[in-house]
Amino acid sequence: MDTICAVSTPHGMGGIAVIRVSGDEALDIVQQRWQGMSLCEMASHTAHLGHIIDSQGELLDEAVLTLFRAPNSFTGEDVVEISCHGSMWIQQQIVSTLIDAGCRAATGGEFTQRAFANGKLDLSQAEAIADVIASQSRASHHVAMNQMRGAFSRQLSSLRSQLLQFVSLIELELDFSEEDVTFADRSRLTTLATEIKKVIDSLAGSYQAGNAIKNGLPVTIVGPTNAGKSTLLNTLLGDDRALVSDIKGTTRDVIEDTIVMGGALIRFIDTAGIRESSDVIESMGIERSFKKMDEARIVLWVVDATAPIAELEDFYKQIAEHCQDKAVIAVVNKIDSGDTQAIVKKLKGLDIKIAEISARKGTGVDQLKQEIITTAALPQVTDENAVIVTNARHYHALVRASEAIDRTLQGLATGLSGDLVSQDIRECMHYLGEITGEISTDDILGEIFAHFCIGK
Ligand SMILES: Nc1nc2c(ncn2[C@@H]2O[C@H](COP(=O)(O)OP(=O)(O)OP(=O)(O)O)[C@@H](O)[C@H]2O)c(=O)[nH]1
Ligand SMILES: [Mg+2]
Repeated sequence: MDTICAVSTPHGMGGIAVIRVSGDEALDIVQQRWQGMSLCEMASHTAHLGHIIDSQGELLDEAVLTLFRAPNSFTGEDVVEISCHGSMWIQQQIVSTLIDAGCRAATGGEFTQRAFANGKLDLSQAEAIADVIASQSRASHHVAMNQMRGAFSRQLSSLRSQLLQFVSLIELELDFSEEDVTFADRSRLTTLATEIKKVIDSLAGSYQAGNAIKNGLPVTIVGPTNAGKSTLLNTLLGDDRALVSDIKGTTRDVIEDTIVMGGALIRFIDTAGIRESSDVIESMGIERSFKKMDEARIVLWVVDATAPIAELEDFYKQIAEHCQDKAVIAVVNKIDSGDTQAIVKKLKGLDIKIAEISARKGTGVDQLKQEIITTAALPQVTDENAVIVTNARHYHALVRASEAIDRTLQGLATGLSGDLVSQDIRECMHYLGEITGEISTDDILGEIFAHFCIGK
């Protein structure tokens, strides 16, 4: 393996920057540009102050070297980290002088890819590193951290080893096919497969929540024009994100942004007001409102307390049609200038949660936020061992694994021959192995690591 180097801190100027060098020649190459204690005398995991020079012997910077000897490093190879001053010029000069001395510039994610290749972490852990770096809330940080530390991998490897035992017994029978023996007690196998299916399904089932934790739980704000949806979005975000006016049909396209509430990331989506419209553009916007309503986990139906009550029930029919599997909160807005009593009474008859607010003045908005957090009911991720799937690739592999275990169960129930049952079990193992990278192709690896930045 050639020796690679890259700046691992963000692009730009900072107090310090870290340049990472990894590979068989890391010590030799850095030594050529180093004035200070000889690298071969340094113990692993120690830091040393010295000078970095260029090929002409000119001083580039005073820097600290940290040495990690193979295999006890992030990549599993010899690694030298150079902490230099954060000037862009210094960073570039050091990288270029290292390349001059025999390094190659690392490609995106190459350090992590080497760590994976050297068995320092599996694929799902490598992906979790990207998630840890990108995490925006306590919950997403916690889930990613758990995955990086291997909670998900351990669960998958336990499933795989149970399946392996299972399949070995069945395949043993095949070796003795002449003698018509059964080593594998079918009813025990059925119990085991049922257990395994339960675990796989519960992992797959955690994806909806996991996705919400990672990308923000979608909360769509809908209602008739001028109800105050955009005003509410701005108040919730604490930012003038959307245009507000007393002209009906101000918002024509979807506007969304995320904030962290109660430790979770919430994605608020403001939509075009729903009304009969002959305007083509506005109608397209309204179509999107319905689409976003379908995608939401929680729908905030904004009701204008100053508008005629007669329209309420008709509007609710449209909401109900699109929101069968989601939570709806009726948000009665403009309580500062309208009478809400009759409206609230009417809404109570519809059996939905009700919040009374003034989006403009902020009255009742804290209670509404609380209601959203409670309604979201995101799983408590403070549990050290909670495994929540947040990655679409993992989710799809789990769904396939579940289908394969379903076929296994059917096969067992119908007395299918051992070789066919074992094929389904092997397929299930294959999909689980895809998640951790035990089964992988260069295409999959390339696709995954291409999303990493250089230096990771
Ligand atoms: N009195 C009062 N007026 C409000 C309140 N919230 C919004 N408004 C006013 O209602 C009008 C419409 O507000 P918007 O937020 O643009 O309403 P919208 O629902 O986004 O409207 P469209 O985008 O046209 O569908 C504006 O004049 C707001 O100032 C409130 O709590 N009280
Ligand atoms: Mg609006």
